[in-house]
Amino acid sequence: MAAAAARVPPVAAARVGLLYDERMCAHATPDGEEHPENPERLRAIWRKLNAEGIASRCVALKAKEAEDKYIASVHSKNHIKLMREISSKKYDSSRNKIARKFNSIYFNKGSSESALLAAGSVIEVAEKVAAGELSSAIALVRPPGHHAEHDKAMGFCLFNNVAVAANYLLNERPDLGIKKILIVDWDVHHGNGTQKMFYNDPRVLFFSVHRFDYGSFYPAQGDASHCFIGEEAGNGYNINVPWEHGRCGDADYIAAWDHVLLPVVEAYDPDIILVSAGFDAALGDPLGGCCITPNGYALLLTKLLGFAQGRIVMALEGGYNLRSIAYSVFACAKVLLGDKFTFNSPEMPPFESTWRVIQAVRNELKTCWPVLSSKLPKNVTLRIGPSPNDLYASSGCESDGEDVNELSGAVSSVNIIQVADDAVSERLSKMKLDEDNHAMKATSSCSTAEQQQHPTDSVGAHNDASVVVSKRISDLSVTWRSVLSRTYVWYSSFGSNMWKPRFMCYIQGGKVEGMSIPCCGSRDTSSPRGTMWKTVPHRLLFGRSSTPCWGTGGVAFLNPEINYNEKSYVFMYKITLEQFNDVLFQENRLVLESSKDGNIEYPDSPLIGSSEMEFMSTNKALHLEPIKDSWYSNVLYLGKEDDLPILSMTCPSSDIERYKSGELPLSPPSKTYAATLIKGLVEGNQLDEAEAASYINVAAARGL
Ligand code: X5A
Ligand code: ZN
Repeated sequence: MAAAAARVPPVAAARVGLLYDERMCAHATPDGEEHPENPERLRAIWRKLNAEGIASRCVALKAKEAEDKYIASVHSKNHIKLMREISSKKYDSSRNKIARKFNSIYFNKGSSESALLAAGSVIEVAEKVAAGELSSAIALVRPPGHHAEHDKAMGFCLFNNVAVAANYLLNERPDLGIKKILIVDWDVHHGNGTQKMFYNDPRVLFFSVHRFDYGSFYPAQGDASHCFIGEEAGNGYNINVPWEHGRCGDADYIAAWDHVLLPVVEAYDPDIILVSAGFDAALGDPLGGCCITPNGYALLLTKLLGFAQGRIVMALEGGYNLRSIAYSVFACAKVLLGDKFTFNSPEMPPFESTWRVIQAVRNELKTCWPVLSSKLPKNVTLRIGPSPNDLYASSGCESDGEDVNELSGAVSSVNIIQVADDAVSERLSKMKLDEDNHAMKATSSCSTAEQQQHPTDSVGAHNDASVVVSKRISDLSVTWRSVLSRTYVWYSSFGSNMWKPRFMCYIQGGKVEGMSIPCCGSRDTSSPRGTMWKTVPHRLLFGRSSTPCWGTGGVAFLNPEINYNEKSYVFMYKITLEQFNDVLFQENRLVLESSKDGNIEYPDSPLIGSSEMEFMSTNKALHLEPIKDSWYSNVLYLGKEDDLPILSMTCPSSDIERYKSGELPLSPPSKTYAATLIKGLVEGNQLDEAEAASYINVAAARGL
């Protein structure tokens, strides 16, 4: 059924290029240390393709070094020079040290050549496919490319191979008539480098589906969120599908294809498709924790073959389980060669979170791509999300000890399950209400602030044909919430929360200007009972170097230590202790996808309960042991206001020591983050614009 739904691929006489070159195995760790991105990856794939008689059915291609002038369309002169020379004698003594300056990078004597060959190989095959010499092609290259940015190597990537090839076609070969390129990045990681490269460019439609895990999955930059849709002329030409967790498999990816990618591609009508083909979302991958089967990849690819006249170039990116990648590439090669596939019914429907993500992506892009504004089709079978325990534990699914035959025989989940989209955007609650019988609000997703009131009598009204998306509180938390909802405190904010609309995201959910990622909000969404400004004798500082929500730049902390020479502004909100805990959860990323129904789930117990309050009134601060490694794990007790305790949340004193020693970076705030603080101070009538800016600049510039 699904095969019939896919467009008919060109079957006859497919000329499929297959590029393999042992020279790209030269890049390896300098002293033979184990590393997932190792030369055996290419060899494992190559062996499999030969053993299965695939290689002989393809057009064999050899690697070619990319010329600097082509790489220069993507990378800085400096970066090209460094990558070219890093393997030379000159760097023998400094090579490892330079590698350490990058994130997740190693170099050896073979790195330069491999990197040049990888980029050149993708150019080579892309040119041949664009020219019609080949119908499609697979470039087995390494090092991979999609994390590499203009001026830096990162995430095992030295040059951005796919971006270089795309620019080559667009800028160097007008004769080939390639005016619109679709890049599909199905590597489990976000293709940050590629996104940046074409962010303003409508000639390249960049689509990346990746684990996001609320901003914590590598590369853990907020720009992997679905809110990043491109800018200027490129507005709408950047599409991110950010999974909330691992374990996504065939059904989830197929759903993203059917309900996001394919409708847009149909409208875009690309001239060629470049696939950033990482196989680290494959079943069994040690890094990805997702579950795409070889058949799943085959179907994803089959569905793409219906576009761009089947002109598809696959370039290897990640993928770290040798068997998984070998079987997956094998399946893809068969598709390109036109071999028949039978796609079986799914074992598993998509996760509920998958529909939530897909709906959020569609909403974000619907003005650019009207085809996404229609309602998703009705009816559903749904799959529950992983439990919070699983989310905390290792990211793998059934990974290790996977049987080879199981991989090859695995069926894909292609009975396309459809979903009631009102169900995604509305809410039929089966939430438990607490004993106060609060009418609780439910959100369609984290990404929207629009909320709907549900009267208590809707409890139990649950319809199987709907996706249940809500904030869920567990039975366990009913009691503490009920108790703490009667206690008021002053939450005293000194960072972006000084701007009330931003703080309200922590209460009501959603996001405001400047934020990349929406908040889930608190269980109790009532507005603060009061607000007031104050100054406190604590040093304001800007630490850490980037956040998922605000991007590059530091965020505000208060030095927990009292210093009467300091005067920092705080804006205080009178909220319940229950709400304070929910804000604390969100600041420390403890709000999770639920085990049972894909809902938003809060921790079962408060971080600050009555005994903690008591402790703090004597000790003035409490470093929260259960979340000691989180950024805002330290709750300060700053005194009282109209007899209610004033609480704030900041870093532990031990972090201050690490900032002093340089172990943690002090770093000025990003423009948008600073602008938010300034708005807070200005709209709160504390300072004028210039004074506010200088207050922040001074705090950011002073050493500790
Ligand atoms: C290409 C690729 C992953 C980097 C992970 C670093 N890179 N922890 O899959
Ligand atoms: Zn990857």
